[in-house]
Order: sequence, then C-alpha cells, then structure tokens
Amino acid sequence: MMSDREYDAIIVGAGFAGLYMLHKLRGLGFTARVIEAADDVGGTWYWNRYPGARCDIESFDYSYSFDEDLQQEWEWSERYAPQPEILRYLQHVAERFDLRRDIQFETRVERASWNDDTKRWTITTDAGDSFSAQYCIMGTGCLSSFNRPDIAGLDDFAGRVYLTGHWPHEGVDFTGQRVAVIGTGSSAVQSTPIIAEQADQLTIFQRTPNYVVPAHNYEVPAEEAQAIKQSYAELRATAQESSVGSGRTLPRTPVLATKLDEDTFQADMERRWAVGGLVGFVGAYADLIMDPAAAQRVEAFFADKIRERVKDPETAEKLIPSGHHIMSKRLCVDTGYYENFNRDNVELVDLKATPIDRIEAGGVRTSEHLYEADALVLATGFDAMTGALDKIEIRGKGNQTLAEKWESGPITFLGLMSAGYPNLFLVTGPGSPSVLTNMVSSIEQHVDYIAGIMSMMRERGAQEFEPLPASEPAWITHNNTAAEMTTYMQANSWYMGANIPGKPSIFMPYIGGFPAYRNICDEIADKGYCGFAIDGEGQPCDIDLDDHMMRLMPEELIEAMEAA
Ligand code: FAD
Ligand code: N01
Repeated sequence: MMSDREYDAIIVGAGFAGLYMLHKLRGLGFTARVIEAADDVGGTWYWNRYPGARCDIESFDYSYSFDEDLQQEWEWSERYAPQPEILRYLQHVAERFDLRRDIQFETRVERASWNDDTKRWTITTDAGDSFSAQYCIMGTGCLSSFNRPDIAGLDDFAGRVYLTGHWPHEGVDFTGQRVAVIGTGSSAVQSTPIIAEQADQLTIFQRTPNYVVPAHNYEVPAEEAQAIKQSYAELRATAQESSVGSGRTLPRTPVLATKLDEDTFQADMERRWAVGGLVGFVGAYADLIMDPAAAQRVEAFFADKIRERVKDPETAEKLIPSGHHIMSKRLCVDTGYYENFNRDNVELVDLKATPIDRIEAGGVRTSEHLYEADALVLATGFDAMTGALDKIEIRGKGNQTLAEKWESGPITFLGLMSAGYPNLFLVTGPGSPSVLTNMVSSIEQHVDYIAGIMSMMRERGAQEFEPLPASEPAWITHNNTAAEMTTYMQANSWYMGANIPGKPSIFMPYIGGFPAYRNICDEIADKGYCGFAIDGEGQPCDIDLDDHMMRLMPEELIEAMEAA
C-alpha cells in the first residue's frame, strides 16, 4: 500500500501538457499528482492575461483531440479564441475529467533528485512537501519563464511595471496614462492596438521589427463551426501529417517560390494574405525556409504591405524587418498593429538607432531623449525552452544537475529525455518539434508516447528507463543537420537563445517536421525502444534519422536540391 506522498508519477505544471498527462495516466491506472505554481489550471493561458492575448493557431485546431465528446461539445466563439476563452476551456477540461482533485496549486517544485538505490525521484516544493515517484514528468512549458530584462534603472521607475507574461488578474486600465511598451514580438503586436485605444500616449520601443501578418479574426458562424466539427476526424488526421502539426494551414503551393513567375507569385501571395495568419503562410512554399532567395521574395511582399498600411513613410521603413529572414523568428499575427502607427497618440522608437540608456523614475531615456511614461509594459518574452527547467534543481545519477549538464546548451534524445536522468520526461522539451508546431498536437504526441513507455515498463516490471549516452550526440547531429538546411540558424531569435544574455547559441527546437519526428518516435518504439536503456540494457538506435526527414521533403524541393 502506497503512503499519501508516494505516486507513480509527479507531473509538474497544469497547462495543456500537465492536464492531459494526468488524465492519460489515470486512465491507465497509474497514480499521479500535478504540482502547479499558479492557483489554477491553464499554464500559458493563466499567466498571459494582457489585452489582446489570443491563440495564433485556429481555435478548432489549437485544442485537444483526445476526446471526441469534448471536441464536439466545446464551442469556440472566434477563429482565434481570446485568452479568457482558452482559459475557460482548460478549466472546463479540468472539471469535465475531475482533474483538480489530483492537482496541488500554489506550489512550486524546487528540487527533483534521483535515488539510484530506490530507483525513484524525490520531488520537493517551496511549500515544504516531499513526494516520491517512479516518474517525474516536466510539463513546465516552453514559454513559461518570463524574461525581465536587465535594463539599467528598471527598479527606479516610479510608475507601475507590467510583464505581459505575468499580467494582473484584475486587468489594467490605461485610460489617461502615458504608456511605454518595450518589445515588438507577438505579445506587443497583440496588446499595443488595445493599449493605444486607452492610453493618452503610447511609445513603442522596437529593437527588432518582426514580420507580421493580419489575423483576419472573426466570430465563427454556427454553420461553419458545425461543418468543422463534422470533419474533425479529417482535420486531426491532416494535423498528424502536417509539418507544423496543424490541420488548418493552406496547402503548400506546389511550385517553389523562386520558380513562380511574378504575376502568379503576387496572386498567390494575395490569396494567402487574404486568409492571413500562420494558416496562410506556414509551409506556403517548400523553399520558403530553405532558400534565402525564396524568403527575400516573400519579404519584399510583406514590406510593400507595411508601406500600404503605415501612412508615414519614415515609420513604415523603421517597421520593415531586415537582418533576419521571414519565419526564422516566429511570425506575428496582428489585428491592427500597423494601424497603431497611424494614430496621433502612438510613437515608434527605433532602438537600433537610439538605444535605451536607462530607465528613470519618469520614463525611458534613450541615447537621444527621455520618453515620459506613467506605466511601463515589458513585452520582452521568455527564457524559452530551458528557462523553467533550469529553475528547478534536477539532480540525476552522479548528482549533476540538469542545468550543469546543459551549460553549453540542452542535450537530449528526442527532446524527451536526457541521459543520466532516468524516468524524467520533458513534455515538448528542447530537441522536439514543440514551438515550431501547433503545440497541442506536439503535447498530445509526447503525452501518449510517455504513457506508452510507462505501460511497457509496468508490463515488464522494469524500474529504470533512460537514453543510451550515444543516442544524444546522434540526435543533436540530426537536429543540427535539419536546422542548418534552413535560414533559422542565422537569426538572433529566442529559438537560438539569443534573447537571453549569456545563453548558449543553440537552435533548440527540432525543425525536421512533426510527421518525421512522430515516425522516428514510433519506429524507436516498434524496435523495442532502441536508443534507450531499460534497467541498464539497450540496443543502439540504428535508425537513419536524416532519411526519415528527407523522405518527407516535398518533391519540388528535392528536385531543386538535386539540380543545384
Ligand atoms: P504551459 O502552458 O506554459 O504550462 C506550464 C505550467 O507549469 C505553468 O502553469 C507554470 O506555472 C508551471 N510551472 C513551471 N515551472 C514550475 C515549477 N517549478 N513548479 C510548479 N509549476 C511550475 N502555441 C501554439 O501552438 N499556438 C498558439 O496559438 C500559442 N499561443 C501562445 C500565446 C502566448 C501568449 C504564449 C506565451 C504562448 C503561446 N503558445 C502557443 C505556446 C504555448 O505555451 C503552448 O501552446 C501551450 O500552452 C504550452 O502548454 P504547456 O502545458 O506545455 O506549458
Ligand atoms: O516575446 P518575443 P513575446 N531591450 O521574444 C524585445 C508566443 N506568443 O512574448 O527581437 C529592448 O517574441 C525583443 O527584441 P529582440 C510565440 O511563440 C504567441 O512577444 O530580441 N527590447 C522582442 O522584440 C512568441 O514568439 C502569441 O531584438 C528587448 C521582444 O522584446 C513567443 O510566445 C502571443 C529587450 C520580445 O519578443 C514570445 O513572444 C504572444 C531589451 N533588453 C506570445 N529584451 C500569439 O500570437 C527583449 N526585447 C499566439
């Protein structure tokens, strides 16, 4: 008989990952407890309550597929659901599957230590709890550790400072205020049009302009919702075969962007622009992320759109990205972002030309000017992919912490596990497709895979599961091969850790595509989990990883590569 504090699994985090993990394990008869720092479920959608926050993968797609009744009964109001609705959805999931009774809220996991004698993890929290579990599953989120930048004088600011990733629950009314927003990523693109409507004056501090595409969001009419629900099986099947795990993206144009004649290219881009969002542009052309010339062609189209939307030519030029290729930083999806800059109360400050000197009590001082502000919004992003894990002292075999092992960048097999940390799973960890996909598809795939491993272990009466040390360099080499084929490695993006001073410059997510990744995982399982050791015994992974990826490359791209 297990005592109260002993579980088969401790799951950290109650976002999309932790909730489904708990439900899945319960269904298989495992005992599990979720530990969550917040006072409720939701993860990303609990914390990011800034005005305008919403998903950028269509709601019907950005939702769980594991329960048919759930997907049929839940009603999404908009093409891109707003944050409160996604939070309500996750609260509904928690209630529907009676999950809260196994979730401990307002508790932060501080330490997880592997005991090689008992073959169990000891997990301790800031509330003084200590749990023992065979498995420790990190559903801590890729974008959950917010980045409070180290800008001189930040603590001297006399007004309120808000972080988009840690927004007050009661909301903020900026009426009558002068507001400064630092950052121009997705969070700023979504929030600034609403802040501009309230504030007396809004100053947006831009270090790097991003590629931004209109959302064309709308309220989904009942007939459209019904039609989508009727074809849910097809939508989900398409997502499994989509390189980004999404069932609703526009099909790829079957000719390379570099090969289309000008009229056809312009017409195709207009068609995609009219659909908007990631839906219209992710995977638009097989060469888009592989060939700088293809990217440049699409970028020129985007630049013209900015010139059309922003009336002041000087401001428009400042907003046109340069120095990184489209997609190599996450595409932003907007509703009225560029139109912001046509308002009299909005000003853009180009930090490349005039960097921030310091923050003072009265505002933000650049090399040229003091921009007075009553409120400061930090839309400065996250210590992505590794940040939340690094904050936990995770000690594996030999007592080394995971953060120490990852000092020069994350080392994993499949982005799922790290050698020396048996029975520790990372849901959408670094080295998995994660943030390059519809995250819910990736989360479901990982949760199902982890549950499969745990079931196999139970059947065999095995105690310890971990990657063979040789599996990691092979996986990293394959990851790098995939990333080096793209334009992504050249950008100073959070994918590369470039937004956090001192963070190693490594391309963290797996870019070989969701189907290739899934196939690799499945083949590994079919081969008795080659590349992993079960109770110290395992076969090396003899799978041709590059071949899995190349096999799914579009024909037109292979032909062009061969011709070159
Ligand atoms: P999270 O939702 O981040 O949940 C992790 C949880 O773990 C958090 O609640 C956190 O409090 C908890 N936690 C972390 N460390 C500890 C600890 N030590 N102890 C206890 N608890 C801990 N992805 C998409 O695919 N499409 C989108 O449209 C999209 N929109 C996004 C919009 C925003 C504003 C942001 C920030 C991200 C968006 N993402 C999107 C990515 C999003 O993070 C994922 O889609 C998804 O919500 C991640 O779920 P998760 O459960 O893995 O992690
Ligand atoms: O963060 P970001 P985000 N001084 O890192 C700037 C998801 N998401 O929260 O680019 C001055 O993209 C930084 O500048 P630079 C989505 O995956 C989705 O907006 O580093 N500026 C950048 O402009 C997204 O990609 C949605 O030069 C500083 C900005 O702050 C991810 O979350 C909505 C600075 C940060 O942009 C992160 O998005 C929101 C400094 N010291 C988030 N430090 C959807 O639309 C940073 N910056 C669904």
